[in-house]
Amino acid sequence: PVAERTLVLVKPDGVRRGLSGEILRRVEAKGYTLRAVRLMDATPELLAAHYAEHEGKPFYQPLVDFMLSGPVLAVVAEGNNVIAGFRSLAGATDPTVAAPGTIRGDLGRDWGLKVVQNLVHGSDSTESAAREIGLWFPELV
Ligand code: YYY
Ligand code: MG
Repeated sequence: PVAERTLVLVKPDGVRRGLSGEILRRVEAKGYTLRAVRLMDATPELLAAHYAEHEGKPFYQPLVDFMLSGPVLAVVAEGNNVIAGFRSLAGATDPTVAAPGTIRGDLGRDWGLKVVQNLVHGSDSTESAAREIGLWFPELV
């Protein structure tokens, strides 16, 4: 077994809607360990680095503006295969098609906006996880 770490973000819609506890509850109930948790305001610079892969896409600026619309709960979760495991807990990007039982499927909505407000972010690979943890929790690296 290889214990991994992933970066989870409860996005501003999740914090605003009072779902931070419910989301952390699901992560812990699955058996993952919370290694770091911090409520913080993102900055344009941090988000430009975090979402660099999406620069130039039509949803990029709405995404950055949304992520600046309120505090974000940044979390480092640890456990065997937590990177894939949290993506599985989160569900598909689009809340309309995310399976019931997942965070996005149970709690996410289609608000009809230019950006999908889908409550959470989770790193998608070991490389992304290392990079993103370094961005959001520089003191842990
Ligand atoms: O990893 P994940 O969050 O599921 O999706 P990404 O493809 O990395 O996109 C990041 C973020 O951008 C997504 O969570 C919502 C938003 N977004 C969007 O608003 N519209 C799209 N067509 C694709 C992504
Ligand atoms: Mg992604």
